[in-house]
Amino acid sequence: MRTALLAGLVTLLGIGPAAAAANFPACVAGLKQSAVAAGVDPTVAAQALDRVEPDERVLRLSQAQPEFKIPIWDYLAFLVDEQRVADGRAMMAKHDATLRAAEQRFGVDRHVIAAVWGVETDYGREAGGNYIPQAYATLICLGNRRQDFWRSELIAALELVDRGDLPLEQLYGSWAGAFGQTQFIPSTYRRLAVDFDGDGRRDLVNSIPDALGSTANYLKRAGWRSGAPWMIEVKVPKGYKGPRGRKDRAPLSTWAQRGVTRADGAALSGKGQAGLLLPAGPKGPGFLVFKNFDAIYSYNAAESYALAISHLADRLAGYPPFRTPWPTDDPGLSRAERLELQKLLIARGHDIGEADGKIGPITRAAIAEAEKQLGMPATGRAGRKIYRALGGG
Ligand SMILES: [Ca+2]
Repeated sequence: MRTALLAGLVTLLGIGPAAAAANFPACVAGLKQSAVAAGVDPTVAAQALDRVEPDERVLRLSQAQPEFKIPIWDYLAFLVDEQRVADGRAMMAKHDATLRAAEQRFGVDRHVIAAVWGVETDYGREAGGNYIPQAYATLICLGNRRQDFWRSELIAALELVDRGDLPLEQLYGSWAGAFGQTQFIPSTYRRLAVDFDGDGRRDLVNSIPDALGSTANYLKRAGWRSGAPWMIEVKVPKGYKGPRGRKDRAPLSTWAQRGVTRADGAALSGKGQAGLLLPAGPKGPGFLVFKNFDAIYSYNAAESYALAISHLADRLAGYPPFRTPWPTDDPGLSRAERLELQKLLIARGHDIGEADGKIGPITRAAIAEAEKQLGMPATGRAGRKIYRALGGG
């Protein structure tokens, strides 16, 4: 097992088997020493790292290039589908007291807190299955970039265990070590997590109040302005060529002078400076985004991500889907539709393993094959056209 794993790693890395096999245990031993030197209890360091092995999957994920650029409408279609809106409204009702308390204490809108939770882990359902000390040991000892960053994150993770925030066996998360209900990396956890249920520990894995309070604290520290908007859907004049971009901010009165109108028909007025996002060009929906959008953006440094959180927050607050459709004749699919598309492919004899709703290279290859069989252009994309053509919906 271990030999096969190493052989795989060696292929992946293009290095000699002897080097990989010999260096990993020594490198891990060095990590243990660094952790202890940084003040981590030797027992905790040993328990965390004594049995870690090279994790091929983590290495592959860390080196994966986004070979397939996801259109913005696909990204939004699965992150803000009706199921996530319905689940979010139910979770908001269930945790109403906690969310209102977090809103009160940190001044951050509770719908945004819930939206982060929904997008990051589907409200706690998908928090990631990688053992974090092993993931970091792999990235540090066998990867080829950001070693110092991973090392400090590993030490931060062990410090959380050392100070009793949570036990070692709870350190499971994404390949990059983001973990808990709202996916903090260890250094962020150490810096910004709060004990919001008052039991003396900051447990973002098992305590929903701790996780939601910590997310509110994060957004507050990222510059959230209480009571201010985050995003407004707008329309731009036909052929608009004016300023755009998150950082090219202007007062709403200036945007009104440029011919920008609210998509819901209300007057464009109010305080604050906003930038204009046109993620699919001037023919698609437009968005004026405020300082609070930047606070959301800082959670994951991608405008599409901040757009998804912002829109989900609006949907949780009872607002409708975008008024302007995406400029495509082949819109994206919800998670339920992606799952059904996979089942339809399986039913037609495509060997894609078990349907899990996740569209990876194998599913995309099968989609391209099905498209060819049906005389459609082979895009390999899980869109509405192929879904309908195979009998979906
Ligand atoms: Ca707690």
